[in-house]
Amino acid sequence: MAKTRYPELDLDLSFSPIACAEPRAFTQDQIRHYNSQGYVAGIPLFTGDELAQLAEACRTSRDGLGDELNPHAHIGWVHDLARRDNLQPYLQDLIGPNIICFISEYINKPPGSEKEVVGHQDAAFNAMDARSVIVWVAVEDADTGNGCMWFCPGSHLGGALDVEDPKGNLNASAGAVDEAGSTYGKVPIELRAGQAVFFSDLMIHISPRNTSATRSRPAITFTFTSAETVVHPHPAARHEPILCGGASGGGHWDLLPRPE
Ligand SMILES: O=C(O)CCC(=O)C(=O)O
Repeated sequence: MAKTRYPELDLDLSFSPIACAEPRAFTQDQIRHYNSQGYVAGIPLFTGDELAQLAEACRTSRDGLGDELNPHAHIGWVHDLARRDNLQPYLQDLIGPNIICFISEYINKPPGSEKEVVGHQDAAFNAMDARSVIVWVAVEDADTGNGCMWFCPGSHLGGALDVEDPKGNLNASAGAVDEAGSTYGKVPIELRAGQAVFFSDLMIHISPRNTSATRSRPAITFTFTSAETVVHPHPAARHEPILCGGASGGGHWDLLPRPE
């Protein structure tokens, strides 16, 4: 069975623990939590006026913010979010100085929407070793009442699950997700508006329906890796890389400019 969209590539799909002697933003306890549980939640990235502007921009964006993948490569202000100053030190702690963002997505679940994402690992989408960190930002409060994500803590250490169909559906089978739930448990990742969760691309996560009658559950998510990560050219890959910090490293990435 395939574990990614790229069964023909020989990828290292094991978790590589973070070692950061002098973290700039996370505490050592948080880095230990990232290594053992696969995530750190509740990091405040937007507050006050900046949060209000983000929420307003997401609500009213007329330049294509919707279900399209990779708004960071096509919309200037989303590009700028991926390169935001207060995000850099957190990413440096987990990734090192040379930082690439290669996938982003705006995901809204309005009240009553049917939208749900069954269990999966984001590493299945990436034509590279499992060395990526996802930053998922709650644009409004996200909790069990409006369809917050659920994680299986520690599941990043169990390696990659088989995907349903490498040419289409990259979700893990329902049986494998149930088994992960029994092995690792399942916790809701509740966040206040403006907070982020940083998580490993091997984290098994689930996003159930929004059952609220009144509250949306908007979020914006970015996937980062080090410029030193070797990305394999592949026609099925949907990476659109930009440099967010440092230098472009080994030249593995065909970097895109800031969109107008
Ligand atoms: O935001 C969501 O509801 C799902 C996000 C997700 O599954 C992902 O980013 O891989």
